[in-house]
Amino acid sequence: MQTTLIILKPDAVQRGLMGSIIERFERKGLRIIGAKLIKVSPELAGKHYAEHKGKPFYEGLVKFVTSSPVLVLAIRGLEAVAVCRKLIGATNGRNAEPGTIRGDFGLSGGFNLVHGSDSPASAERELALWFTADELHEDAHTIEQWVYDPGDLK
Ligand code: IDP
Ligand code: MG
Repeated sequence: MQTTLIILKPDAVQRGLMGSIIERFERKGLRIIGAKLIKVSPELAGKHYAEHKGKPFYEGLVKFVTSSPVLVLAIRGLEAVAVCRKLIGATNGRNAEPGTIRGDFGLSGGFNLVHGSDSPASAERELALWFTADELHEDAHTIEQWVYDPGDLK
């Protein structure tokens, strides 16, 4: 089991797409084990996007994610990091496949609705930035037995 960090960015919140996007993850069988709507500080945005510092889009990216509240989610499931990246789709909505979140809801490279951790190591680092341990509810529901093969859960 993995937990990954998903952020519904300001465009998703402002466009009223939170429900539609959350539904994509829930109907897949993934569990939301942490959630909060917050206005992001420039400090936190800088830590979160540290790998992009110096890139041409960095300043605009920090301005964007701090401009209006975001919905931060911790999502758990088998191979949740890779599964969520697939559900999200390619970075630019114009290239993202139909059926993915970005492919279905967006047309932009920057205003692309969702962040998802890109590796288990990134997920661990990012979850620690955005959530405290007591904000994550790993055992809150018991759907796994209906979602995965019994052998997957051993
Ligand atoms: P990802 O979100 O698909 O992992 P990254 O390359 O990690 O994409 O970039 C982080 C975020 O920075 C993107 O989600 C997007 O909001 C923004 N971004 C990336 N590349 C561009 C660009 O070329 N123009 C504008 N914004 C960009
Ligand atoms: Mg990335």
